[in-house]
Amino acid sequence: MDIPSNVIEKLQSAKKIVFFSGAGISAESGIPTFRGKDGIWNKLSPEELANFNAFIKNPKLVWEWYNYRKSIVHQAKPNLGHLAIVEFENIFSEVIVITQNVDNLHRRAGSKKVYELHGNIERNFCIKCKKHYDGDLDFQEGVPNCSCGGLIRPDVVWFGEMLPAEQFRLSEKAAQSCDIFLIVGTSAVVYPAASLVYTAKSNGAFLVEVNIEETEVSTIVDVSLFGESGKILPKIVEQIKQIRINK
Ligand code: BJW
Ligand code: ZN
Repeated sequence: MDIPSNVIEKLQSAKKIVFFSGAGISAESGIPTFRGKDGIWNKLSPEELANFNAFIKNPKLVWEWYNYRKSIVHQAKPNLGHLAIVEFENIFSEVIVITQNVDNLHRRAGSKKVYELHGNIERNFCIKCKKHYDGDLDFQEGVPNCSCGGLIRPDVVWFGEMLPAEQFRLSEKAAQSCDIFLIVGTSAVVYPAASLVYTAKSNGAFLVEVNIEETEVSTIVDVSLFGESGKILPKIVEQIKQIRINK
């Protein structure tokens, strides 16, 4: 697939570029998405797992799910999509990554400015005193407890919970002030994260979507690039580099 010329033209004059990523960008690293035909939540109900009441009711079950996902994340490596974003950072003066993912793969790829809207699966905290436990937890005697007696939970954002305020504030600021907003591998159905797409649009950004299928925001973006992000993003980088060489 050739990248449409208007995308390349916009990129050539862009000063500030924002990537808004979701589970699809990590799919080629072997991490299942939430929704769609291969989504993990086709097999496990989100209501049972990704909310605080479910955790209180059955912390063992919720921890089993997170430990299973942690093991996948630990084995996974950043893919060509994550790495292409790092290349963007080497070419353009200001690149920001806003991610809904908890897998840390953007940072592991080398991205410098990453805002995590839904937390990070590598971190944990006590539900009672909020103390952080970021190393490996011991599950030998069941679900781990804090020294204060409170349950330790993963530091991720569940349904009905607020997003980390500062990360969301910075993300809104980035969406308001960027020239190009690239929406990569997200179904854009989960709020308030998805509202950033509309924020970017109403502030005049050029919207480019990269996804294997149509999404909630396909009708409002300027360009939809259908295909795997691990193929499309490196192609954009390649074309930009080619133009710079020929200049
Ligand atoms: C590829 C690809 C490839 C595949 N290349 N593409 C009704 C209306 C509006 C809002 C609400 C509502 N009812 C409730 C709400 C609020 C709720 C919400 O949005 N619900 C909607 C589902 C309706 N939101 C919340 O509760 C949020 N908090 C909140 O609102 O606080 C205020 C409040 C406080 C108190 C009371 C009430 C409100 C919090 C949301 C937290 C979301 N958390 C999760 C879990 C995180 C932890 C964990 O990982 O376990 O975050 S849910 C899950 O969805 C996860 C993701 O970050 C998030 C988004 O999913 P994402 O990334 O888009 O993945 P998928 O699977 O959906 O899509 C993958 C895409 O990739 C697909 O499009 C594929 O095609 C594509 N793809 N391979 C490119 N190779
Ligand atoms: Zn505690």
